[in-house]
Amino acid sequence: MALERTFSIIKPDAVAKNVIGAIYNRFESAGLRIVASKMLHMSKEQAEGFYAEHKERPFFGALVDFMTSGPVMVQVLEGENAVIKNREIMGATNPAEAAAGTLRADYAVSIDENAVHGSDAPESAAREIAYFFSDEEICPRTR
Ligand code: IDP
Repeated sequence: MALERTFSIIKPDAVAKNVIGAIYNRFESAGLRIVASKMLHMSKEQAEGFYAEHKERPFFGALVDFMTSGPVMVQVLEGENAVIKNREIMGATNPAEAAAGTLRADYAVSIDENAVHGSDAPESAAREIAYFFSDEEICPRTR
Protein backbone atom coordinates (compact mmCIF):
# COMPACT_ATOMS: atom_id res chain seq x y z
CA MET A 1 0.00 0.00 0.00
CA ALA A 2 1.44 3.36 -1.03
CA LEU A 3 1.68 6.22 1.39
CA GLU A 4 -1.44 8.36 1.43
CA ARG A 5 -2.04 11.88 2.75
CA THR A 6 -5.00 13.30 4.58
CA PHE A 7 -5.92 16.71 5.92
CA SER A 8 -6.73 17.31 9.58
CA ILE A 9 -7.89 20.23 11.71
CA ILE A 10 -7.74 20.48 15.48
CA LYS A 11 -10.80 22.69 15.97
CA PRO A 12 -11.07 25.73 18.29
CA ASP A 13 -12.62 23.77 21.17
CA ALA A 14 -9.71 21.31 21.32
CA VAL A 15 -7.08 24.06 20.92
CA ALA A 16 -8.77 25.91 23.82
CA LYS A 17 -8.61 22.70 25.91
CA ASN A 18 -4.81 22.61 25.38
CA VAL A 19 -4.79 19.10 23.93
CA ILE A 20 -2.87 19.71 20.67
CA GLY A 21 0.03 17.57 21.86
CA ALA A 22 -2.25 14.79 23.12
CA ILE A 23 -3.97 14.67 19.73
CA TYR A 24 -0.67 14.70 17.82
CA ASN A 25 0.41 11.79 20.01
CA ARG A 26 -2.65 9.80 18.86
CA PHE A 27 -1.74 10.41 15.21
CA GLU A 28 1.88 9.41 15.71
CA SER A 29 1.04 6.38 17.87
CA ALA A 30 -1.19 5.12 15.03
CA GLY A 31 1.68 5.38 12.56
CA LEU A 32 0.68 8.65 10.91
CA ARG A 33 3.40 11.22 10.31
CA ILE A 34 2.80 14.99 10.52
CA VAL A 35 4.37 16.32 7.30
CA ALA A 36 2.96 19.89 7.48
CA SER A 37 1.46 21.87 10.33
CA LYS A 38 0.49 25.42 11.30
CA MET A 39 -1.74 27.36 13.66
CA LEU A 40 -4.11 29.93 12.23
CA HIS A 41 -7.28 31.82 13.03
CA MET A 42 -9.64 31.32 10.09
CA SER A 43 -11.44 34.25 8.56
CA LYS A 44 -15.17 33.97 7.87
CA GLU A 45 -14.45 33.72 4.14
CA GLN A 46 -11.87 30.98 4.69
CA ALA A 47 -14.27 28.90 6.83
CA GLU A 48 -17.18 29.42 4.41
CA GLY A 49 -15.00 28.32 1.50
CA PHE A 50 -13.69 25.29 3.34
CA TYR A 51 -17.18 24.10 4.26
CA ALA A 52 -18.84 25.22 0.98
CA GLU A 53 -20.39 21.75 0.48
CA HIS A 54 -22.49 22.35 3.62
CA LYS A 55 -23.69 25.84 2.52
CA GLU A 56 -27.36 24.83 2.37
CA ARG A 57 -27.36 22.90 5.66
CA PRO A 58 -29.19 24.48 8.64
CA PHE A 59 -26.06 24.32 10.80
CA PHE A 60 -23.80 26.14 8.28
CA GLY A 61 -23.86 29.55 10.04
CA ALA A 62 -23.17 28.01 13.45
CA LEU A 63 -20.37 25.89 11.96
CA VAL A 64 -18.65 28.94 10.44
CA ASP A 65 -19.07 30.92 13.68
CA PHE A 66 -17.52 28.06 15.65
CA MET A 67 -14.62 27.49 13.27
CA THR A 68 -13.74 31.20 13.40
CA SER A 69 -14.18 31.48 17.20
CA GLY A 70 -10.50 30.82 17.95
CA PRO A 71 -7.27 29.45 16.54
CA VAL A 72 -7.04 26.02 14.95
CA MET A 73 -4.17 23.71 14.06
CA VAL A 74 -4.19 22.46 10.48
CA GLN A 75 -1.99 19.55 9.47
CA VAL A 76 -1.22 17.07 6.73
CA LEU A 77 -0.91 13.48 7.92
CA GLU A 78 0.94 10.88 5.88
CA GLY A 79 0.89 7.11 6.21
CA GLU A 80 -0.64 3.91 4.92
CA ASN A 81 -4.40 4.29 4.55
CA ALA A 82 -4.09 7.75 6.13
CA VAL A 83 -7.64 8.87 5.25
CA ILE A 84 -9.42 5.91 6.82
CA LYS A 85 -6.95 5.60 9.67
CA ASN A 86 -7.50 9.23 10.67
CA ARG A 87 -11.29 8.80 10.50
CA GLU A 88 -10.95 5.80 12.83
CA ILE A 89 -8.81 7.79 15.27
CA MET A 90 -11.37 10.65 15.18
CA GLY A 91 -14.55 8.64 15.78
CA ALA A 92 -18.10 9.45 14.68
CA THR A 93 -19.15 13.06 13.89
CA ASN A 94 -21.47 13.06 16.91
CA PRO A 95 -19.34 12.43 20.02
CA ALA A 96 -22.31 10.70 21.66
CA GLU A 97 -21.92 8.01 18.97
CA ALA A 98 -18.11 7.97 18.88
CA ALA A 99 -16.42 4.73 19.94
CA ALA A 100 -14.53 4.71 23.24
CA GLY A 101 -10.91 5.77 22.90
CA THR A 102 -11.50 7.94 19.83
CA LEU A 103 -10.62 11.65 19.80
CA ARG A 104 -14.23 12.75 19.66
CA ALA A 105 -15.25 10.45 22.51
CA ASP A 106 -12.40 11.81 24.61
CA TYR A 107 -12.29 15.50 23.68
CA ALA A 108 -15.56 16.60 22.03
CA VAL A 109 -18.65 17.82 23.83
CA SER A 110 -21.25 18.01 21.05
CA ILE A 111 -21.80 17.53 17.32
CA ASP A 112 -21.30 21.31 16.90
CA GLU A 113 -17.99 21.35 18.77
CA ASN A 114 -16.42 18.05 17.91
CA ALA A 115 -12.67 18.64 18.35
CA VAL A 116 -11.30 17.52 14.99
CA HIS A 117 -11.84 17.47 11.25
CA GLY A 118 -10.50 14.83 8.89
CA SER A 119 -10.90 14.39 5.15
CA ASP A 120 -13.44 11.71 4.20
CA ALA A 121 -11.78 10.53 0.94
CA PRO A 122 -8.47 10.86 -0.94
CA GLU A 123 -10.09 13.33 -3.38
CA SER A 124 -11.33 15.65 -0.63
CA ALA A 125 -7.96 15.27 1.13
CA ALA A 126 -6.14 16.60 -1.94
CA ARG A 127 -8.54 19.53 -2.22
CA GLU A 128 -8.40 20.36 1.49
CA ILE A 129 -4.60 20.10 1.70
CA ALA A 130 -4.28 22.52 -1.23
CA TYR A 131 -6.77 24.89 0.45
CA PHE A 132 -4.36 25.48 3.35
CA PHE A 133 -0.87 24.43 2.22
CA SER A 134 1.43 25.14 -0.71
CA ASP A 135 3.58 22.28 -2.02
CA GLU A 136 6.66 23.92 -0.45
CA GLU A 137 5.09 23.77 3.02
CA ILE A 138 4.77 19.96 2.92
CA CYS A 139 7.80 17.95 4.04
CA PRO A 140 7.34 14.29 3.09
CA ARG A 141 9.15 11.52 4.90
CA THR A 142 12.69 11.25 3.57
CA ARG A 143 13.76 7.98 5.15
P1 IDP B 1 -17.31 15.12 9.63
O1 IDP B 1 -16.63 16.32 10.26
O2 IDP B 1 -17.36 13.96 10.58
O3 IDP B 1 -16.74 14.76 8.29
P2 IDP B 1 -19.59 16.31 8.24
O4 IDP B 1 -20.90 15.62 8.02
O5 IDP B 1 -18.69 16.50 7.04
O6 IDP B 1 -18.83 15.52 9.40
O7 IDP B 1 -19.91 17.72 8.88
C1 IDP B 1 -18.93 18.71 9.00
C2 IDP B 1 -19.05 19.34 10.37
O8 IDP B 1 -20.29 20.04 10.45
C3 IDP B 1 -19.06 18.37 11.53
O9 IDP B 1 -17.78 17.99 11.96
C4 IDP B 1 -19.78 19.17 12.60
O10 IDP B 1 -18.89 20.10 13.21
C5 IDP B 1 -20.81 19.94 11.77
N1 IDP B 1 -22.09 19.22 11.73
C6 IDP B 1 -22.41 18.16 10.99
N2 IDP B 1 -23.68 17.76 11.22
C7 IDP B 1 -24.16 18.62 12.12
C8 IDP B 1 -25.45 18.75 12.76
O11 IDP B 1 -26.39 17.99 12.52
N3 IDP B 1 -25.57 19.78 13.64
C9 IDP B 1 -24.54 20.64 13.92
N4 IDP B 1 -23.33 20.55 13.34
C10 IDP B 1 -23.14 19.55 12.46
